Amino acid sequence: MNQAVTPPIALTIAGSDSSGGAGIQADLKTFTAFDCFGMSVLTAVTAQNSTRIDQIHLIPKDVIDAQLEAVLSDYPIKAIKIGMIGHPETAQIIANKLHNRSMPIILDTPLKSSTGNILGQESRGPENKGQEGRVQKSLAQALVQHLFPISDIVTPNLDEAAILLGQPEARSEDEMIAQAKALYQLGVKAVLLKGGHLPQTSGRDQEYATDVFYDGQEPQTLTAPWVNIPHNHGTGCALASAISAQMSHGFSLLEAISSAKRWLATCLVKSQQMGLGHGSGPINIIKSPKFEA
Ligand code: PXL
Repeated sequence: MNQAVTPPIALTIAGSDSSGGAGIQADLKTFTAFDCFGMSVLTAVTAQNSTRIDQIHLIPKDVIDAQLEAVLSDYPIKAIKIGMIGHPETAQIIANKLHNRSMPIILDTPLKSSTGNILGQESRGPENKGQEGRVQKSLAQALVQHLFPISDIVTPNLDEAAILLGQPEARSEDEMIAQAKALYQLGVKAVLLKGGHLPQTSGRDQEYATDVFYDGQEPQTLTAPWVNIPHNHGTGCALASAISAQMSHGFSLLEAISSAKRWLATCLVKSQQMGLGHGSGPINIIKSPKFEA
C-alpha cells in the first residue's frame, strides 16, 4: 500500500559553511540522512574551505527573528538544533522565541572553527585579530545566560567546555566528569562533553574517543573507537543534528546520543575515502541505518 508519510520536521538555527562540511549544510544533510524534513534559520554566512575562513557575515537580527517566526508559526517542529549564533544578542532573540516551547532543543556550542577562527563576530579578513578572547567570552556568557535554560542538552567539546567554564581544558576522564557537572550546574538539563582524543587514552591497544554524559544522575562515560583522520570538519554539527533528528523520531535523549555516535563513527571512516580538500576536509554524511524507536 502506498501511504503518504509525513516525516518529522527538525529545525537548525546556525551559520552557513560555503564548503558544505559544517553549519547549516551539515545539519540539513544530517536531517535528510535520518529521514527528517529539515528547516533552517540562518544566523551567518561564512566564506570558507578546508584550510581557512576568509569572511564571516552576520545576518541582521530582525532577519533572524523573522525566520524563526515564519517557521515556528506554521510547522509542527519536533526538534531544534542550535549551532553557530554569531553574536551574543542572537542568543536572546532565540531564547525569547523558544522559551515556552516543548520540543527538545539541542545546543551545540561552536565558538571556534577547526581552522581557528572565532565564530562570533563579523570578519572581512585579519582586521579583528587580537579581540578573540573578549569576543569568545561574551559569546560564551550569552550561551550560558540565555540558551542553557531553554536547552535539553548542551554538547561542547573540551575546548568549548573550558571557555564556557573559564577553566583549563580537562585532561582526564575524571576532569571531564567534573566539568560536565560544572556545566550542568550552570542551568542546562543535560551535558554531553565530547572528549575526542584525550591524552589519557593514548598508548592502549585500541585508542578511544571518550564522551561524558551528565544529567544530574550518575555520570556516564560513552566510548567509541578513535577514528584518526584529518577529514573531520563538521563532526560536532553532524552529531548534534543527528541527536536532534533521532529525538524528532521519538527516541529518548540517551537512545538518540547512542545511535548518533554509532552513525558518526561510520561517517568518519567514509570521510577518509572521500578525502575532500587540502586541509581539514568535511566528514562524509552518509544515510543512517534504520533504528527502531
Ligand atoms: O564546526 C563548527 C562550525 C559551525 N558552524 C559553522 C562553521 C563551523 C566551522 O567552521 O563554519 C557555520
